[in-house]
Amino acid sequence: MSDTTKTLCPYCGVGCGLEASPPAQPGKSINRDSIGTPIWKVMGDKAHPSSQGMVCVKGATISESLYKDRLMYPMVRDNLDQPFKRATWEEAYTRIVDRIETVLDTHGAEGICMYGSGQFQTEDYYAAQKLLKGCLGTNNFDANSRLCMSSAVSGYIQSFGADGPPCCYDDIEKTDFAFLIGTNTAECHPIIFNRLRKHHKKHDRVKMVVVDPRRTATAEAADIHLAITPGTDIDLLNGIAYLLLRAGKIDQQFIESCTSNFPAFTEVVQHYPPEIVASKCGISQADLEQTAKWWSTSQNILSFWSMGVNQSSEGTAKVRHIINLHLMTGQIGRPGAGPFSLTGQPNAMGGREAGGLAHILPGYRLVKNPAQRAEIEKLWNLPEGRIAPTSGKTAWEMITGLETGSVGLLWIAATNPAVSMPDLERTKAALLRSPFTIHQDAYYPTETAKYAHVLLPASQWSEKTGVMTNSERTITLCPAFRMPPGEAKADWEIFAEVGRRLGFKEQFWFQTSADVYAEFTKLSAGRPCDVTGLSHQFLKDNGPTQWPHPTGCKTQYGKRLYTDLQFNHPDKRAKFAACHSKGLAEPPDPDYPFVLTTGRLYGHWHTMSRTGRIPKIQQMHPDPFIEIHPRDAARLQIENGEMVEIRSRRGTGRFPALITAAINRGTVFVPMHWGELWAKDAEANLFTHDAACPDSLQPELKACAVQLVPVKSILPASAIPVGVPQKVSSKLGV
Ligand SMILES: Nc1nc2c(c(=O)[nH]1)N[C@H]1C(S)=C(S)[C@@H](COP(=O)(O)OP(=O)(O)OC[C@H]3O[C@@H](n4cnc5c(=O)[nH]c(N)nc54)[C@H](O)[C@@H]3O)O[C@H]1N2
Ligand SMILES: Nc1nc2c(c(=O)[nH]1)N[C@H]1C(S)=C(S)[C@@H](COP(=O)(O)OP(=O)(O)OC[C@H]3O[C@@H](n4cnc5c(=O)[nH]c(N)nc54)[C@H](O)[C@@H]3O)O[C@H]1N2
Ligand code: SF4
Ligand SMILES: [Mo]
Repeated sequence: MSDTTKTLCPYCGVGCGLEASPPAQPGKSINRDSIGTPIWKVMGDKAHPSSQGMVCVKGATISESLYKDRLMYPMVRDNLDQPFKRATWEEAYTRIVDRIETVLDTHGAEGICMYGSGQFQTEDYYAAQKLLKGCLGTNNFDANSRLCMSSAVSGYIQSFGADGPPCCYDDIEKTDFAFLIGTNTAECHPIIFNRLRKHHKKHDRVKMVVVDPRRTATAEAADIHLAITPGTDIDLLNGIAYLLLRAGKIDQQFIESCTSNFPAFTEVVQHYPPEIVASKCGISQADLEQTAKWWSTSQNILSFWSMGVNQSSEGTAKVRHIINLHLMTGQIGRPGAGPFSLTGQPNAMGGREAGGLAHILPGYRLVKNPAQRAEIEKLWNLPEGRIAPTSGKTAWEMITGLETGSVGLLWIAATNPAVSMPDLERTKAALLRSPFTIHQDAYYPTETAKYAHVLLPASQWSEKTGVMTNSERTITLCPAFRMPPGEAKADWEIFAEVGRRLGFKEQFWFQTSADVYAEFTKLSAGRPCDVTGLSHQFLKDNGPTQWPHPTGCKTQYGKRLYTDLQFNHPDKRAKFAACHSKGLAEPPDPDYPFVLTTGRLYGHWHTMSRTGRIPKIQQMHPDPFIEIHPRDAARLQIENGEMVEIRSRRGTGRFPALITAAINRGTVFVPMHWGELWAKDAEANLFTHDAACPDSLQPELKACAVQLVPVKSILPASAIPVGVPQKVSSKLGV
């Protein structure tokens, strides 16, 4: 059908292909002010190699989110006590450019920060890097991927010498053993999970182990669920390695010819005999031994992980210890085998390619590498030495920079930190102190708008053209097929215009997003993520394509990295990590005896800016809640549905109890989705802390110590609000 547009789902990193077709009255939908026009029809694209026509409830309902509460025009105010007033783009640009010039005088380039997002398209990311890191000369660009994938990035870099998940989704149907750790794939990467579950059900020989302190929908499908105590992943992984070594089930030849640091690793592993590991992790020795047995006997092993691993004060070490198991058994570089991080956001992968974190540069280059900085300066036609030699501020350092006054301007785009940052009271207090905050978003209100001096209306998916890369390195063109509402503009256009007004006309020559992409692909020449063979036109004509894709490349899909077993370290070897487990940054104690963990539900997306506005999804998950084990609830005399006050060292909130044996004793869970626009005092990040992995600087959003107090013991009975407990989230079908 000619009026059907092929595109990509803009929610999770699975990256399902979609086909969008116009509503019954197509004429209306091209009027920029016609918010509320008929809704476009969206279906799975059967021809997309990653998803083969499947979609989950989020993809299926995406077009319902495009109309309500859109930010239509730039809005400005002089201070946070004033109401916003509508401004023209001209006024908004002038304010921003004047302020950037002032901050350059008062603070230097280091006073300017941009906090972006894995929901940018690659062109948005690239234009932002050129503006901040190139033209302005500050590496203070970080993305919400810092809270998400940065431990995976640093784990890959340390183990393999370069970032990049080595596997592809076709490995799912080729594996004999799927090892899922710290991932609720069924709810968060549902289409990957559908493929895996189908393969698992079909073949008796295929085994699945899930490691998670909660009995999620993912864990329910497993042959063994290892319900470990939060923070004991490295104990478990070293414990499996111990059993493999003891049984002699290692790939000696691979270890000798393709790896380094094995002796140091074996030295560490000796300290993890099964009796000690089982007891530390809170699992049975038999389950541990059976898991190790599958690691030793399976032909092809695929491991998957996401936030239960990355969002940890030892996130990088956890990632590297997963990779260790693949290295000691030679499970990499062939179909059905390898370590596979599941990317959270739709284009966090594109962000890594475009250099969208404070320590990297476009084309998988590093800020600290002088030769790589010089290459980029030359390609950008900027003076030598323009790119700063040190990493910029991370997301959290931007918050602490507001506290100390070192940040003079904070530009927040496509992320909602007033819900998603750790230690939220502290974050909000810091945002209140910001001398000048720009919030560039598709919706109004958002929780972060409250802290902004300038609101810029962003066009979003379906309204702007650009590319996105999914978890398996497949790049899909997402063309614009509707007009943006009001005066909304694409993120890259806004960055480019500010760049031009600051005097960088030559650097921001782009007329279209295809121009931006063309320049980016040139920069990738000879790099691990070489995409010199791609362009918007190529992707339009040939469909989704996996990287690497250098000029002249013939294969489009089904590619794996490291099939030649040559890694990216100078010695071409992959490096074993050798570390002991450190446990949680804030372990429970008599005052705060529970570990609070946080995460996602099947229907909602993050801070609900889209899914909170879709009735079907609101009905699926109407309210926040706290999951508590029945025995913990009995001890505290908490009944199902009763309001519970959660207190951590940093904040207090109230949630209805959902009593369920699906969570470990001593651990409680709250969903991350609800911000102050959607529920009162029910933000997961009221409790979390800023302790982060020393390598990736990713905060430990998955664990903090809390106490629980039934609200009835604080308030008189008449004043107690009654919450409605919902079904266990994991039962809400996939
Ligand atoms: N429905 C939905 N899907 C999404 C998203 C969404 O908002 N909604 N967001 C997307 C994004 S950006 C991301 S990053 C991904 C996240 O995808 P996931 O990482 O799968 O999701 P989470 O629920 O954050 O966390 C996963 C699991 O980690 C477990 N966990 C907690 N502590 C530990 C621990 O110490 N060890 C281990 N092994 N496990 C632990 C939690 O119990 C939880 O079940 O989802 C993506 N997909
Ligand atoms: N406690 C706890 N906290 C967490 C997590 C957790 O597991 N637990 N997970 C962390 C992780 S992994 C992530 S990824 C973050 C996510 O946290 P956020 O990034 O804060 O969440 P979103 O709601 O996805 O915010 C994206 C915003 O971008 C807007 N938007 C969408 N498309 C566009 C566009 O094209 N342009 C612009 N300018 N705006 C657009 C949306 O309207 C929305 O307001 O949360 C982190 N915080
Ligand atoms: S699995 Fe992810 S990419 Fe696929 S439809 Fe659902 S949210 Fe979209
Ligand atoms: Mo994420």
